[in-house]
Amino acid sequence: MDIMKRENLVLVLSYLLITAGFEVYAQNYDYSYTAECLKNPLKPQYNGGIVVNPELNDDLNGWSSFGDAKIEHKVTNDGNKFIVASERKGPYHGFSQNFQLEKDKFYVISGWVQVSHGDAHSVAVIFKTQNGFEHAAWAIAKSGCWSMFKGGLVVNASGPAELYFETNNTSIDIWADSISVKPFSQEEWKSHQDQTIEKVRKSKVAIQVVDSKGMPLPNATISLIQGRANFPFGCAINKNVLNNTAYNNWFFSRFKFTVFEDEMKWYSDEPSQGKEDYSVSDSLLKLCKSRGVSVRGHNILWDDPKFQPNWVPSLSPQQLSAAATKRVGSVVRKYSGQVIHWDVVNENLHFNFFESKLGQGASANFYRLASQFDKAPLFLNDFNTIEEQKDGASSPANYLAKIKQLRAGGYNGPLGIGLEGHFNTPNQPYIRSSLDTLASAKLPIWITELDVSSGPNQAQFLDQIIKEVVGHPAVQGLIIWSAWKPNGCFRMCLTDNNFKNLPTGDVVDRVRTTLSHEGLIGTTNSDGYFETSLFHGDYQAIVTHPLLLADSSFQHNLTVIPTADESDEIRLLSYKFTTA
Ligand SMILES: [Ca+2]
Repeated sequence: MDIMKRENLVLVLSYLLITAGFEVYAQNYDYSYTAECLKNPLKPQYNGGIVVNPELNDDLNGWSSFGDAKIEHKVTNDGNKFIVASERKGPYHGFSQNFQLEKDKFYVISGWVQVSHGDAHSVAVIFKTQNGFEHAAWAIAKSGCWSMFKGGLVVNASGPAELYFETNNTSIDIWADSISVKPFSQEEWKSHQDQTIEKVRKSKVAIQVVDSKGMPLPNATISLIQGRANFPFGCAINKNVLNNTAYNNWFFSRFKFTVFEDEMKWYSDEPSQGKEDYSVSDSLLKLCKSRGVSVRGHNILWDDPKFQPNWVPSLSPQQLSAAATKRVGSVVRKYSGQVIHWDVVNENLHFNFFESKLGQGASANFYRLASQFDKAPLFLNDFNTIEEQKDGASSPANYLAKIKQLRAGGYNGPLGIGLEGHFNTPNQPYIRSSLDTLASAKLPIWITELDVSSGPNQAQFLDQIIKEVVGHPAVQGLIIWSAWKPNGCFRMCLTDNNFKNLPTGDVVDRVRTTLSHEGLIGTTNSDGYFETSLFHGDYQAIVTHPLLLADSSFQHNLTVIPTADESDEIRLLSYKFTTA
């Protein structure tokens, strides 16, 4: 067996990148959302699903009045038919359709609305169920063109439900068309996640081991150790990690991405006016750098009046402008090139502390200012966009409007969508539809502060939410909001005070080990191949063989990158090297 001499052995690693061959048994999911306001609505998604007369081609069949309003069937000059509610006596008065909804089904709701006059009317799409009113989607409707909405619904009991539309201004008429209500089973729903993960986040890889004569080498053992994953999955930390060895070990053995819970906020860095103290955030950043952990910059300013440094609220507008301008320059210059993102004016969909004092252009001005000192993408960051369908303030439609407003205000640099994700009970179709809607902005989307309030289903809900967002093609990163404090975390801890995992920590560890293929070991087959599907990222492949000396192995670094297209073309990349 001369060929097995170490000095003669040649290892060829061949990566065959193959489009995931999936058995498609489930109804495909339509991830599309159209942000443009159109002259005519597009066809309803899923041909309307369970909606009767979704395109209004059959007069008003299936539709009836809701509350006190006049409903009519109308036709445009070019022949499109739609429904109109006028003479509305209150916000919810208009038209509706009845459905029989099933518990455990996931409903995706979409459609198009227009109003008789005005250009920014918030319209809520609501189901009246036996157990109350369930918001399903939000649109910002204008006159002269059709705006799409997309949302989701789950019901906790099977039974009748009535779909209707609500908008506060009763003097406007509501028009609707191309309405779709599409049920999915949970098995179908999960298959969409799995397919997306295979298609977007992973590639099939075939690693072949051959000897120096090019003969396939069966029974070689291949261990794959992930260096850095392409999909960032991290967790918040705080200053306790500086002095607590157990916390330090727990965190740094798990994560490569983080955010500081409070330490980079204005109230931490400038507790009294003019006395800046960055010592704690400096220490945290230095520690993270030394461990190869990337940090989000959170946050420069916060639009919530409750979370200003205590000397700020009493400032005059002129003084506030000077102090905030100094703050932006100070923190962004200080950490320029050292953070991966900046949350610039945190929660400016819900709050307007700076706008109320400095004018409507305040946020855009601070984004422009921050961009002068660092090239890192500047993020919006807010809550309830994916986690609370009742909250219209930060609905996906309003989020898109805020992005337009920042652009119109003159900030044209790199921008990101930060979704905090402070959940109670997740509504998975609403999460996915909201992400679909936001994806139309073609900006990076990160889940920045994911946690679930405590309760019997906390860990299960956390697991569902993580799978939903990792399984969405537009999400580019995920940070869990669970910095440890001895007297309790913000809403959710991952460990007890001895850093033993709680059920939530086990969920996070399962995701982490799945994403990193921790412990993945394969054996080459009779053709010398080991085939697997790997998450995109950097790996070290360690190859050993029974005929090799016990202490010898081959190591090779490989990078699994996303394929440029989704064709069936097989790409073969070969690497050869010999032992020393
Ligand atoms: Ca129509």
